[in-house]
Amino acid sequence: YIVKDGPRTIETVIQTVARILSNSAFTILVVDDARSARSGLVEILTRQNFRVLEALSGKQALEILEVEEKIDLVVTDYHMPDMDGYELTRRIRETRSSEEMRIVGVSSSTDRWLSASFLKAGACDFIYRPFVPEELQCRIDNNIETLKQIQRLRYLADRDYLTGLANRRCFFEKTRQMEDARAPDHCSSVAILDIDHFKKINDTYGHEAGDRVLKMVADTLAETCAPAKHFTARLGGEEFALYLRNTDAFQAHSFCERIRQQIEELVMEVNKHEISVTVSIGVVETETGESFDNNLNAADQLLYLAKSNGRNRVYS
Ligand code: GH3
Ligand code: MG
Ligand code: MG
Ligand code: MG
Repeated sequence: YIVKDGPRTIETVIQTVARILSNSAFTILVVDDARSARSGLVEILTRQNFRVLEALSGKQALEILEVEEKIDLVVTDYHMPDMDGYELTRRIRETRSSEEMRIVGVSSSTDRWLSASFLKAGACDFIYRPFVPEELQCRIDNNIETLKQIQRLRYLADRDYLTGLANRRCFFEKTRQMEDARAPDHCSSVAILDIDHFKKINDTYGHEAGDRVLKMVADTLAETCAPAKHFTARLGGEEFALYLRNTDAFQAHSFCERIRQQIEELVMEVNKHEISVTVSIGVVETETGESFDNNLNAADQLLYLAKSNGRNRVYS
């Protein structure tokens, strides 16, 4: 299998960023006890292509927020019988920050202090009724734009720019979370992979060819690791890591052995030369009760052994 063109991973990054930027990816919850006011808001927001949900009270809004994970913005009325919009805002902010959820208050009250109260309780914006639809649209757009920027920055902060894989920081953050969440009767494994004699590729064919080899190896890892189950990252240089969920030592070894073979079979054309690389891999089943760093160190020591015993092999 000959890789001639650029990698797939960078395209995936661009597609993901584009998806983050589209309105239909955002869900807005409209909370208002008055039916006509509520449907007016829903109509405007639906026209902007958002996914819109409705709640008839603050209590119902909190129930929906419990079960619906992905709500990005709440538009709430102030005067409602069981719980007012101010109290709803306060309650939402106990668990969700403005970085993950925006809140916009709306009211036909003539109390000029209401806007400040809402903002102090954690709302991001407030609109007095009556308003022209464009004002609501602009304010919603501004809030969604802020969320898009946060999501885009967060996504890019987690990425390795060259390969499109997760970066070192993201790997440690995510794997620690996954290890913390792991039930004691479930196993997991961790592997470190290092390209053999990679310096020689750079020295012989140039740094750009080296970069393409890194992308090719990254693509192979991304294709092999089912995203819902396994997790892969570039730790730095020509070193990669794999976190394998529900995978014991035996399964992890054969998984890594398959990756080793796949990479060995890759051929990349550079200036009429055909380049191939091999990798060495150290892999361990994570030990419950042991820190993740220690588990990773154990994999690193096995990698070192794989290198000193001839490279192009998996040690477990
Ligand atoms: P070993 O088999 O023992 O791992 O030998 P090696 O040559 O692969 O390892 P070494 O650590 O000596 O060299 C790694 C090289 O990787 C050195 C460095 O210039 C190169 N490198 C690190 N990051 C990048 C990168 O982003 N692009 C390219 N092209 N080269 C990189
Ligand atoms: Mg009302
Ligand atoms: Mg190396
Ligand atoms: Mg190395």
